[in-house]
Amino acid sequence: MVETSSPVTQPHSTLDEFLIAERDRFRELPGLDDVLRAVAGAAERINHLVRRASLAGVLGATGEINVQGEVVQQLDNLGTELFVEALRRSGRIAALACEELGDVLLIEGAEDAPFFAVFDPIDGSSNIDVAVPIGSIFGFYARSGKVSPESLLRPGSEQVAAAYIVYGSCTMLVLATKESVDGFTLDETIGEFVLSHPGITLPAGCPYYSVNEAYQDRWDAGMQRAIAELRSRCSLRYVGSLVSDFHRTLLKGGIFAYPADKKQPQGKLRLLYEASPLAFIIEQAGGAASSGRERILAMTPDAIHQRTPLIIGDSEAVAMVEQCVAQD
Ligand code: P6P
Repeated sequence: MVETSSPVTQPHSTLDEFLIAERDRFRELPGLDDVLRAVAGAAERINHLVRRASLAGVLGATGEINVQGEVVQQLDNLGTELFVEALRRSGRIAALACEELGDVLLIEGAEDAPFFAVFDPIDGSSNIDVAVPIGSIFGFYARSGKVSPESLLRPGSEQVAAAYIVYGSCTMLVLATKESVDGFTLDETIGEFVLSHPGITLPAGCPYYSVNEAYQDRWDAGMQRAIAELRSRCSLRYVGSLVSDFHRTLLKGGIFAYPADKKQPQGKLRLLYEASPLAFIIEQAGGAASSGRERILAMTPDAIHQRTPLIIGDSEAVAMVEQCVAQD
């Protein structure tokens, strides 16, 4: 008689088994499961590269400057290539916007595919050379009408799903749909993401605040008051890698802020493929995300690389920041 409760015979569900078991939630979004499988497959390849970066000779910069005016790391290019190819091969993506690509990429022959993808393939790649966690961030929209570059300029509230991968002490994929937020840990012994954090909700309270305090003098007076309030009652944690700081906030509670400042009046982070996907995830988990003046998910980008200030995490803390900013 085979035991059915032992971890051997009843291991965690793999992502694939989860997608099959949760087929009802994808019934209205046929093909999204294929997109998620494609992203997970590319993430496993990127994880392999990240773990061996210095040995595989993929550390360091390429010498190129991207559309953002940032130095391109080798992993940026590899991540872009792997994710673009995986999304193309899924056959479910009509167009995509990517931090490393200047314009929207319309997928040839897939004009009628059901979804759009917006993503930052490797966020924080400058950290890879010093073994600091990095991440990939995705937002997914249902295609409506004839696809064009303007089709992707949608408010984050219209996303049907969002996800990120964090390549840290473990590699995790966190997936949010309108039903739940679920975390999958890469089990490298079987090469599968397995369900390790079912039904993630943002813990109450605000143990941590996460901001680059070096910019304090560059913030408006209202933001300085808000951060001073957080400083008085929270511990500071700042990795300097967005997905890592967000992942800690999601699992442990707290608030992350990348405010606008005198040098970066629109903030640094991008609305479409960084703030909006993370805002979708945090709101599904019970938190909030704001530019400081408006809800991130209500903001429609004017351009795919538009930047925004980002205040995200515990709803009460986010509201306090908004109140301070409003008093400016
Ligand atoms: P700063 C990494 O370069 C990044 O884009 C995010 O991952 C991170 O949150 C932010 O920049 C850190 O920026 O100005 O604090 O170094």
